Amino acid sequence: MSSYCLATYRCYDEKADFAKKAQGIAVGLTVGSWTDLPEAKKAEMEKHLGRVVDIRVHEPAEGAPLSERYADIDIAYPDLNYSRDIPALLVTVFGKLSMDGRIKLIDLKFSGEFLSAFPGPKFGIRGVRNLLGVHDRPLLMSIFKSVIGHDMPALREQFYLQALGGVDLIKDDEILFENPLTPIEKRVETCLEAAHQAEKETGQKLLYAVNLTGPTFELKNQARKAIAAGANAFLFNVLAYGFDVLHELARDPEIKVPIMAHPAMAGAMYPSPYHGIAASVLLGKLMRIAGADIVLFPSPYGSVVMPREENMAIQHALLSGPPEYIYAGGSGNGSGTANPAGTAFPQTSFPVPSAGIHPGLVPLILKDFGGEVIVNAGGGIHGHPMGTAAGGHAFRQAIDACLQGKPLRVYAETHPELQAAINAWGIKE
Ligand code: 1AE
Repeated sequence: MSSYCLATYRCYDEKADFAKKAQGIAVGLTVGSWTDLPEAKKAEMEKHLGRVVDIRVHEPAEGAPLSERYADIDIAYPDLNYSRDIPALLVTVFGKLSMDGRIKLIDLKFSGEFLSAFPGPKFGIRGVRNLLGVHDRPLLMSIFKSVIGHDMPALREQFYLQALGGVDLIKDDEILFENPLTPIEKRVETCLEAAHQAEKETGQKLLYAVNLTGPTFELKNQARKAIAAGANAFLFNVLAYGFDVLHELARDPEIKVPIMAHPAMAGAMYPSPYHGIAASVLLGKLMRIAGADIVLFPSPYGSVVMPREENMAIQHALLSGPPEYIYAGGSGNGSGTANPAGTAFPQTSFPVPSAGIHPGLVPLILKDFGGEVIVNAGGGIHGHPMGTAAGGHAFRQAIDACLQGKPLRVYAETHPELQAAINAWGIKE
């Protein structure tokens, strides 16, 4: 028998017979109809039939509205039904179904066979750290801000000041697209030249994630041009293009730089408890298997807020091992873990909780994410009262304080940049 991928849905319904509902999904999304088929046809179609694996019904607590009645339903889909790409799997497990009442895709597990088509991140956490030569602390990233309409000298100045602040990575703003004032090759050349100038003062290497934009079929050309100009990382608005585009870029041997996934558009897909795709699947599992080396998402601490459990679930998806990913059900090759790249399993992706981050939030970030995290800020760096470079220093000082087990307030007594940041934004511990 073939191997299977497993989809888990949370389905809300006041009075449904969930067993019947689950069976309807399993059949409807695979062979279409079952009971009406003649016996000979049934035998032929059996191998394509989805299977209900488990149903966990949650009746509302006493006094709670009936509308809160739901079931978590696991359905296994035969690999035989879809090609080895994310669009085919997503359309199978949550295509039409995503529009059919209060139902959310809350987890996906893949067969070893399906996963074998996904080499995953080329660099991952280890590779990004190797490029930077930093292995003993969380990384720090700064975001270009207010750069639309600016010319190259203005961009260079902003880049240089960010680099002087001791950041490890600088990313384009996701809304900076191809434009005549600062086209991608020029941005790369100019900004990396500024990075080298700053490196002479800071002694620090730096990755610049330039925004890879434009029509889908032009992206590889754009990427090649940027790499020829020296690009050492890309930012990519994955959800606007689709996971398969990320997958294509990540598996292209010529694109030999890390890819950073921006979560733009994700808010249209994950926040509702009743609809869409759980953040851990959307910004966790699918980003990782599609090949994102670094993944941004809203944090529980800053200006665009995501609940902490969802943040932790994304982190888990980006860092966890085969048991979280591989469904070994069925009697086929469900437990295989090899993939064609020769890696045992897709590398981990760097988690980047983002939006509205300032130095006073660093203790919380490190408490939740530990050392394998990129602390990322735009406004929290450029808005520093002593300027952009001081903004970077304040973050580095906050990270150092945490690594030394010192309270920020105490560390700030001898570190004026951190003190100024705390005066401006406070501390959350
Ligand atoms: C969740 C994405 C955050 C992001 O891309 C961004 O630009 C944040 O900027 P700040 O740190 O909120 O200014």
